[in-house]
Amino acid sequence: MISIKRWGSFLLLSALCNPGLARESPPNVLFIAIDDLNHWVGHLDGHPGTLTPNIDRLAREGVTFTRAYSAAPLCNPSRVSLLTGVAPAHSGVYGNFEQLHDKLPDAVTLPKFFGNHGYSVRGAGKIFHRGPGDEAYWDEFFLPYAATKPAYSKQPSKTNATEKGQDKEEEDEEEDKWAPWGPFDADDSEMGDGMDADYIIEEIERQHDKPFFLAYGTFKPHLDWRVPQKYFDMHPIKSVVLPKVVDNDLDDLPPFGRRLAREVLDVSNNRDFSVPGGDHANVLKHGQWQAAVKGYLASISFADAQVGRVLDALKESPHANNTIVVLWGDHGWHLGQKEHWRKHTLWEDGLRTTLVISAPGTYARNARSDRTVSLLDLYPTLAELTGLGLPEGMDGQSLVPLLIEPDRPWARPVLSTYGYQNHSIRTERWRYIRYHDGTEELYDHDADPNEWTNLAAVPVTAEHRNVMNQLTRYFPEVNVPPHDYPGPPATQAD
Ligand SMILES: [Ca+2]
Repeated sequence: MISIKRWGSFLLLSALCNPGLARESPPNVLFIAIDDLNHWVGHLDGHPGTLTPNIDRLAREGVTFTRAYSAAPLCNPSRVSLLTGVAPAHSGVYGNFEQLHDKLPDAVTLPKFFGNHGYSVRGAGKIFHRGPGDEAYWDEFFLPYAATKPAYSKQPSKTNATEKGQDKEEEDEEEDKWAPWGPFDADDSEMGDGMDADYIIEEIERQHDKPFFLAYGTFKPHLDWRVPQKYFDMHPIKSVVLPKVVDNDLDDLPPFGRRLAREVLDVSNNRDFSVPGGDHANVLKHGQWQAAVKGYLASISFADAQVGRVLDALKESPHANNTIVVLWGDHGWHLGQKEHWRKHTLWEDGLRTTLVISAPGTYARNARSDRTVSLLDLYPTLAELTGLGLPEGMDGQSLVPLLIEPDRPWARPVLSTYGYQNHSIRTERWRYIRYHDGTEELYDHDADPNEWTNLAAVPVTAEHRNVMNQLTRYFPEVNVPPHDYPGPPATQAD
């Protein structure tokens, strides 16, 4: 954690060389959140066949971060930490069931921060875990489906569904199949994300007498992966490549690590959200791995297309040259790596995501930064870019120096947390995980980018022991217990 004291001198120094602070009128902010988007975007070569021309276009207009990680591998703790600047260990928001107003009642959330500084603050889609969060944060939050069944989860009439004429056994087989993916008979404008994009576009196009903070959050590529047919057509099944995996990858994990791999655990209440038998076993049993990857790629392409419509509107508007655009995924996503699906883990696949920042002025363009950065850094970054000053208590650090010089040294590892006292530290070379029971994992990304070999499994070399000892200093000194803490999750006999 960087101290507030260090912040003061840091901001003073950066003010001297920050082109954003000299602006007369504060820049607008277009804040784009993509739910469940890992690093599978085209410009990061995230996965073969990924098609994200619009996110890639935004990356050419700014800086993209190749080592961007969430503070937590789940929607609510990731978003609460990003939107308050407070790390999960300091708020006690670890899972999807803790409430922001319980844990951080005095927090100045990012929309509130901009509202306090005279911005028009509007949003649509998934920004907080439950859309608008507390509506008091917003001048207006667009909820096209508030009173009805959410349009984004509208079910297709026949997708992965039972075909007529199948016998009973086949129907049972289909019912048993965990396969929430497939083409959806709808236009973009009928999808919730499309309606939300339309609202954001109208907001961009209208006359503004104040600077705006405009937040657009897509629900895709969150499950289910049902998007219009044309996005499935972009990803022929024959071209779908599976993620790289290795047999027996779980053998060198401590018991709690194995449990995170095989279950889908919300640490707020120890609930397991995986399908009976385990997601991965189910996918393999039904031969659905390639179809699932195709569904994820299609859903990413759908979300990318909606982002493209919003970016087009901005480009054609009078605000094009005075608007900061940030785009972030809220955590990673496993598609079978470590026999795991979804997020809920402290590995690279559970935490790595997409982060692009494009700011007007003389910041770097079409640039990549390989430094380790956290989504927690977004709040202080936006506060500095807009010149509005920073609230106290931020756990993140402004990335403005990296927007000016993307390759500069940046000796700041990323802390990620999943549940009470389960932490991961990521440096440019290492990932070190320590669970609540003291068990550990260490991965050397120079030699093992897929995190297949746990160097903390016996026998541990003196060198690796030393690396872990050095990295423990980045674990938080304070770990706020969760409300109604049920005790550490029981580890199943393996
Ligand atoms: Ca392994």
